[in-house]
Amino acid sequence: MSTLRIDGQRLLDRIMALAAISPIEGGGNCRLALTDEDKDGRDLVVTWMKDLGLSVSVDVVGNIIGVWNVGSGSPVMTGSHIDTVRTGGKYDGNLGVLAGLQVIETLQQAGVTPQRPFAVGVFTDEEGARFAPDMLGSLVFVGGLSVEEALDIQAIDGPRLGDELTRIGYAGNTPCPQTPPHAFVELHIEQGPLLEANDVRFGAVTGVQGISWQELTITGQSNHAGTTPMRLRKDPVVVVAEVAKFLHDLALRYGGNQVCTVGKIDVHPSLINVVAAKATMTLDVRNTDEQLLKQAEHEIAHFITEIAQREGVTTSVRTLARFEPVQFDQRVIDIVHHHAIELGHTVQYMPSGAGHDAQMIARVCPTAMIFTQSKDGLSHNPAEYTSPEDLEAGANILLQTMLTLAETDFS
Ligand code: HGY
Ligand code: MN
Ligand code: MN
Repeated sequence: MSTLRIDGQRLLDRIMALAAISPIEGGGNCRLALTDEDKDGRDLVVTWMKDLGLSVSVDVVGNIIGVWNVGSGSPVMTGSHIDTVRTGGKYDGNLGVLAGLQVIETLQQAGVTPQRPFAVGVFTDEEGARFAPDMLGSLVFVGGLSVEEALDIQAIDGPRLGDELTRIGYAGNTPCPQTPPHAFVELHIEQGPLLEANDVRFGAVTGVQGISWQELTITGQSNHAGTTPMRLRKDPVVVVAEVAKFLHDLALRYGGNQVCTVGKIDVHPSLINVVAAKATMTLDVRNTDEQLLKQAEHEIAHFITEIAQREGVTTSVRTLARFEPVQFDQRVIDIVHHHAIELGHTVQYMPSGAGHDAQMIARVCPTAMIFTQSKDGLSHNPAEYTSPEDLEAGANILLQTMLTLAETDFS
């Protein structure tokens, strides 16, 4: 079985066909979770799953699981997500789902039957961009968030998650949490510059860094831009600017893996001649070290209190996501590493800066990830690119890894 290889052109064709749904300028995709575009992408992938003869189920938060029911016991699972951010690329998430289908197609065409079922998951709302938290579907899949709570989450544009699932026809009935797979491995683009900078082709991913998402609401007093003296203002936008700068400087001060991002700012009434009444901003703070992440959160909270007092505004904070760093299973990591070497590629152990569904599935079974290079380290950008050769080679590592996982006893 070690000589088996996937059809790279077939994988690329599927990636391009999915990318043709909700294209945006620059060659990427906008397929926010549970939008009509997401539905169209889901429908296409379900069609491909059925073409492969997989038994397809949809669970109560819309996770789609396609199972090739061969062998016996719990399945070896792969998969990822097909929802994107607004400025998404063709490969983020999509590669992991479509490579999983390609693995199954390759085995079927070769007449090779693994000793365990093979499953491919399409997890709902991995990005968390429309409905926070991110990795929502896989979190519910493993029982990390109740179904009721998930269904009541409100989108940034208003609708309730449960209603959107119903609206697009993906309010399934498979209960969550679902039965854990035997093992899970996710193929994903790195979305960062490390592999390319080190001239290493693949990553055997050791884990995922901690993630802290907060929404800060700052309430000031709307006033006239022309008549209100500076000393009398209660301007929330001043606090937005100071907090954004503080986060940036904190990340530089901490160094290492510390990153901070203010990605979304909304101002009300957002008019040129009105001192704003209210502003909301998102704080995305991450570190591989949980203690440092906690320390950063504490420093930020202290700064917000201070600056709010100085500017005479009030603040409130809503936690949108909080996940501690995750360590994958060394046995699975080493299987990934072994097959990358066996297939003649350079590979390095590395943590993931981005969140992934694998970090949730790791709670219930032995899990790891495979990273391919991202050109110029770009992602969450329409120009996101991974070469067809790397896509194909990454899927071949996935194929061999899944076959080995099927024969590995983790008890
Ligand atoms: O935010 C993340 O890291 C992932 O793209 N959801
Ligand atoms: Mn992703
Ligand atoms: Mn992403």
